[in-house]
Order: sequence, then C-alpha cells, then structure tokens
Amino acid sequence: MEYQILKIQIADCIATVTISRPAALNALNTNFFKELNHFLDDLEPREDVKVLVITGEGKSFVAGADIAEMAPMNSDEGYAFSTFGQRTFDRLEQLPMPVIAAVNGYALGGGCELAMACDFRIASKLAKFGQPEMNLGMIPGYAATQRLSRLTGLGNALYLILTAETITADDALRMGLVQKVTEPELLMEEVMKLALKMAGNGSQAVPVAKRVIREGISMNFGEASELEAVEFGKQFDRTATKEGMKAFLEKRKPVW
Ligand code: DAK
Repeated sequence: MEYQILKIQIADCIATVTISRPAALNALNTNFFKELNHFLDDLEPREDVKVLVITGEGKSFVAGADIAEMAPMNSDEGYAFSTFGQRTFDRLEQLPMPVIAAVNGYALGGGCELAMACDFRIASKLAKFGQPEMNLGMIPGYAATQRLSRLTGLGNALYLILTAETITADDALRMGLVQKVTEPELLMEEVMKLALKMAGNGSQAVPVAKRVIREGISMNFGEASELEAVEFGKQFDRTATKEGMKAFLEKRKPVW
C-alpha cells in the first residue's frame, strides 16, 4: 500500500509514524484509519520493532476526527465511522510493544483519544488537549468517555468533556493525562531516549508488563493479582530473566 497520510520510519528497533495531513491539522478521516490498519497488519508480527512512536506533522498532533467527512453522515454511517475508529485504537492499545504518543501540538477530540490509546504521552509545551465534541453537539466517539476517566479520574473526565475546555500541556500533566512535558525542540529527542530505554529493558519482559497492567485494570484486584503471579512465575523459565538476575549478582550489565 502506498501511504498518503502516514510517514513511516523504522530505525534502531523503533517505528515512528508521523501523521501528515497538515492542511487539515492532521484530522482523522477514513483513509487515515485504513492506512493505520494496514500498518498495524505489518507491525503486529514483527519482532524486530520494540517500540512504536506516533506523532503529527506541523502545529498539530491531530485536531480531531475530520469534521468535513463526518458532517454529511447519517446514523448508520456515524456508527460505522465510530466502530472502525474504536477497533483501530483498540488494536493500537493491544500491540505487544509500548506505544508512545509524542504530542507536538493540538490533540483535540479524536486526537486526544488517539493519544489516550497509546501507552503514554510525552507533550511539547505547545501541545493543547481537549474533548471539544460538546461544541459540535455530540459526545466523543473514540472512547474518551471511558479512557479519560481511567487516566485522569472521574472529575477531570467529566470536567473536560462537559465543558469542552482546551487545556495546556502543563494542565494535562497535572491531571495525569501526560507523563512529561518538554521544550518543543526537545520533544522527539526525549521520546527517542525513552523508546531506546524500553527497547533495551530486557525486551521480553516489557510486553508482558504492558499486557498484565492493561488486562488487570478491567479485572477485580484478586483476579489481577493472580494474573500477575502467573506471568511472574512464567518468567523463571526464560533465559533473559535468569540473565538479568545473574548479571546483578555478578555486578555486570545484563546481556539480553
Ligand atoms: N476536521 C476537519 N478539518 C479541520 C479540523 C477537523 N477536526 N480541524 C481543523 N481543520 C481544518 C480547518 O477547517 C482549516 O481548513 P481550511 O479552512 O484551511 O481549509 C485548517 O484545518 C486549519 O484550521 P484553522 O484555520 O481552524 O486553524 P487555527 O490554528 O485557527 O485553529 C484549531 C486551530 C485546532 C483550534 C481549530 O482548527 C479547531 O477548533 N479545529 C476543530 C477542533 C475540534 O473541534 N476537534 C474535535 C473534532 S470532533 C464519533 C467518532 C469520533 C468523534 C465523534 C463521534 N462517532 C462517529 C460517533 C470524534 C469527534 C471529534 O474529534
């Protein structure tokens, strides 16, 4: 497939997807979702890619779902648009490797929802976050009603969705929506530093930790603890885990 919207770069075990439709501030349309699904088909079986980074070109990460494409839809088309997007974001969330949103600018509506489907968010000081759907007379359609409250708590989710207020990167940091804020020119450097750190962190344990954390959050505490114990136990059959502990005891760096 020839990509029109996504720019893809793979280097040092890190895949970087840049959403590039700057004339529409990278608004998400059906073609974006088709391209992202195609890319995920290629990515899922690859063992050489350890971290995925998603960012936007220009002054926007993603300024929302494409309002021009949505405006003429009827309820069946709206439902299809929503479920296609939700399924795609779920796929992103369920990737085995960590996914970082490098939020360079506007992350509004579907853009904030895309960032929330990533494992964590590093934002430029210039980034802006919000769920402005109420201004359009609609509710969010790519799972902000669920992910925002899980990430920031009920009060913040209700506040952001009901007021449609746009907030700064520093406010998003205070709410727990983003994990770090950087100077704009240092964003990608900081993101790559984190990506390389995770890529080198005994890579077999990273996807296991991600899955246990993500699956555990929708279980009750007892079931989630049992899941952790089962996965913890399985590691003792893995050479990388043995090597990690052996290296510590021998006071040297592990060789994965
Ligand atoms: N869709 C389409 N085009 C957009 C866009 C968007 N979300 N955001 C910006 N653009 C376009 C503008 O129309 C403009 O195009 P031209 O006029 O140049 O052709 C160009 O990008 C530059 O935008 P501005 O001239 O407005 O740029 P400014 O710097 O002045 O303002 C802004 C930047 C981000 C503050 C402003 O563009 C803005 O307010 N954009 C809309 C933000 C927004 O409301 N986003 C949320 C969209 S709603 C669902 C599924 C999903 C969703 C909902 C339901 N189901 C199907 C149930 C999700 C909904 C959303 O995401």
